Amino acid sequence: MAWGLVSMTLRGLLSVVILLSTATSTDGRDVHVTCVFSEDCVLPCSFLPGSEEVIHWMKPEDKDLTIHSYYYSTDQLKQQSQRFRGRTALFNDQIPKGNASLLLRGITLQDQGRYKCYTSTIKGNMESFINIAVEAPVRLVDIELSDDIITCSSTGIYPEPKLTWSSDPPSDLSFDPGTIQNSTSIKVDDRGLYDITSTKQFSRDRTNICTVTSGTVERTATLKQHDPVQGSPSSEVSILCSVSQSDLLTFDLTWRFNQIDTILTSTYTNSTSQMYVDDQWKDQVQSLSDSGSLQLHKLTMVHQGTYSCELSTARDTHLILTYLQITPDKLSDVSDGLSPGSITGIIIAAVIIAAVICYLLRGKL
Ligand SMILES: *[C@@H]1O[C@H](CO)[C@@H](O)[C@H](O)[C@H]1NC(C)=O
Ligand SMILES: *[C@@H]1O[C@H](CO)[C@@H](O)[C@H](O)[C@H]1NC(C)=O
Ligand SMILES: CC(=O)N[C@H]1CO[C@H](CO)[C@@H](O)[C@@H]1O
Repeated sequence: MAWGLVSMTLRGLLSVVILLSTATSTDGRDVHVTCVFSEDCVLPCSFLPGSEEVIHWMKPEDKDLTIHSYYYSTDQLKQQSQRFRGRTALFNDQIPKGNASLLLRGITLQDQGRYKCYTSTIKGNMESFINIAVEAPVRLVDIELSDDIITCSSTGIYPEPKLTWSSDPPSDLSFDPGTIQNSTSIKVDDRGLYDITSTKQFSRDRTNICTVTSGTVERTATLKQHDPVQGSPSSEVSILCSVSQSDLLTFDLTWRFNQIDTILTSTYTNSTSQMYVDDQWKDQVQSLSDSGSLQLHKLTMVHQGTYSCELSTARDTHLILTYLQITPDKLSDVSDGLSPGSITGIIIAAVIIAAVICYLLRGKL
């Protein structure tokens, strides 16, 4: 016991001496790390390998709050702050190699800030600082059209996002009624993340583009409307889904009816695709072309409506709307074999007979 105390005191003195002699061990520059919200993050820290390692991870901004400690060759978590309980780990097999990096799980916005990594071995001690920024990148931008108003939205973003509207071909903003009537609103959810939504008058004659930007990440959603397509119960109809990106390898394609009912979904990976057709549409869907166009047949009046093709990649979402008008088939089999042609024939014959009668009657008078 007494010897242990003396040895620890000696070691303490020794480390003070070493601390004085290795004043250059802190290089004074913070390491910057960007962590992704809700994911795991590694806070890097390295030291000169040596035995009797002591590692302390702290948050100097919060009165040197203890995040994780390690000495006597094991984790020492009695002093650990509640906020970090169960969320931290060192790479124990790496410690002898001078790696004191800390794994922090389930990153939250409160984890932002400056961290201190203190290490000590028989060779000396070191301090380094790591600055953590947290990002919740824009993942998905949603776009929809209702009553000529386009709504563009995205949720769970950090830092605060920006949303801009544009069009292709570009329009003169001061004359485009769409950009005059825009409105954007931002909300903060209970995790501190931003939800953004914006509405704009639909520009019918061009591609409407919504771009959401946060930090270094930018995602877009586009919406355009094709000319209406005519169909009939006896014909086959092809609805195009042309997106001017031929280099796409991996994307998801979804066809919907009236923007709500899913007709089919298809996932393309390295030019092999997997398609799922909804049961309700099995009779109507004839095929899906390589370019994503939808071939339909056996249509009835209930299939009249708006067909939307949504093509999404990791970066962008493209929505193309096409209105399909169903016209009943020509009256070629009207009930009693009276085709429009035979009706015309009867009328012509009646007119001729009437004319002949008139002529005869006039001759008599
Ligand atoms: C420390 O170990 C972890 C886990 O193996 C690794 O990700 C990290 O790059 C290492 N850091 C250094 C500085 O070697
Ligand atoms: C797709 O191709 C890339 C390389 O071209 C390959 O690394 C990847 O494993 C492929 N993915 C699938 C699902 O085949
Ligand atoms: C006229 C108008 O309200 N314009 C607004 C459109 O939205 C942007 C933000 O996306 C605002 O900066 C404009 O003032």
